[in-house]
Amino acid sequence: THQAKNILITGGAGFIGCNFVRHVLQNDASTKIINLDALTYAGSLDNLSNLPDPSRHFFVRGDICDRRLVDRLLREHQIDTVVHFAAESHVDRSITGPGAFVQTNVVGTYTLLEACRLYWQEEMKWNAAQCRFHHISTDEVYGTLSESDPAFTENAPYAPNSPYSASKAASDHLVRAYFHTYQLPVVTTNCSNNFGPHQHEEKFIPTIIRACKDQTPIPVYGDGRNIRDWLYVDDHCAGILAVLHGGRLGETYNIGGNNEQRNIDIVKLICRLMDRIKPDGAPHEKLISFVTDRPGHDWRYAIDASKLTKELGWNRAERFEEEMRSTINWLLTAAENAEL
Ligand code: NAD
Ligand code: TDX
Repeated sequence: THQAKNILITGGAGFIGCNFVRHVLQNDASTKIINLDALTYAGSLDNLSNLPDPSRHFFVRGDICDRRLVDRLLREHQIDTVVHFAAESHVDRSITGPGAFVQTNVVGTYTLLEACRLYWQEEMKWNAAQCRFHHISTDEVYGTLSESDPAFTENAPYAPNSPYSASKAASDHLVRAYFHTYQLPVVTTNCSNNFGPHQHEEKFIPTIIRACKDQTPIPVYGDGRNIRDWLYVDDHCAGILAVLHGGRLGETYNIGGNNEQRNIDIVKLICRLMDRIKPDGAPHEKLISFVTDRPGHDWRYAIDASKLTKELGWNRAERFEEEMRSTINWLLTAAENAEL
């Protein structure tokens, strides 16, 4: 098994990254974290307040495409492990402005891989148990499913449909190539849709909760029948840590919620929970507003995570409604604090 000493987490001021920083501080007693994040519109230091054991966490503001900076951080902190979250992550933005996605997701991943290859190979004379590059990816690289298709396994062919998923697919391929060509010790995880504390307000679930809070229309793309597989961010973090410790090099592992939901049913669930919090006034479902569909909108994602379960014993906690309630509570509290 792999035990990280000095870990470089990229994108650790974003949604999943900041949850993973907490997860490592809580679960890996001796690991030191260097958190490299450019603080784009999507990242915030607020996401890193009140960390458990903050003395093991060092934040560096910078770009993963900055090779000199990455080289310096690897050497200065003797990084043996990289967990790479940093990315442009929002599908809608990739449709209006794909350039940043190619830059960060493709060139940025290449920059990290190349820096690790040279540093680990030349200076650490890598051995697989000592070094690890863990690449965080998405189920969207596999494309879209119809209602009757089986869920994506790790063997599903790549068929990305948006500039976002195409840029993530390109980065996955580079990671794969660095394993086969240079034997860089890599693992990749492909996860389904996450939700939970610290998610950026542009994403679907925060958008619904905000609209309910502000009594503004809830924008539902198309007919609302598209399906996503939702996983609570803590369960994703536990899956990443399991693969980081015990995953086989060069392998990819799917992480998923086994929790397929139509978008409209997510909206109805949140409306029902909001009705309970604010019982006065009209039911929140009255706010539902069907709007123009996303161009190229993938119909359905579903993830088969049985490889991870079989090999490493990972399972998600099956508490969807409870997780949704704590997500709502977190967002409402964060909004209240912002107004103070
Ligand atoms: P996010 O947009 O919330 O956070 C991304 C972070 O990366 C931000 O803090 C941002 O400042 C930083 N960043 C962006 N460009 C950078 C650059 N050039 N250099 C350094 N830092 C940069 O994203 P997220 O939802 O937390 O996703 C994290 C990772 O997980 C991504 O790789 C994404 O593709 C993947 N993923 C996300 C989901 C999901 O549902 N959110 C699901 C599966 C996989
Ligand atoms: O306002 C909205 N209305 C709406 O109907 C928004 C923002 C979204 N949607 C729909 C589109 C999708 O079918 O909701 C679904 C979820 O949308 P997003 O939250 O934008 O997520 P998605 O496009 O599925 O991608 C997410 O999961 C995979 C993350 O943003 C990616 O980073 C991750 O890789």
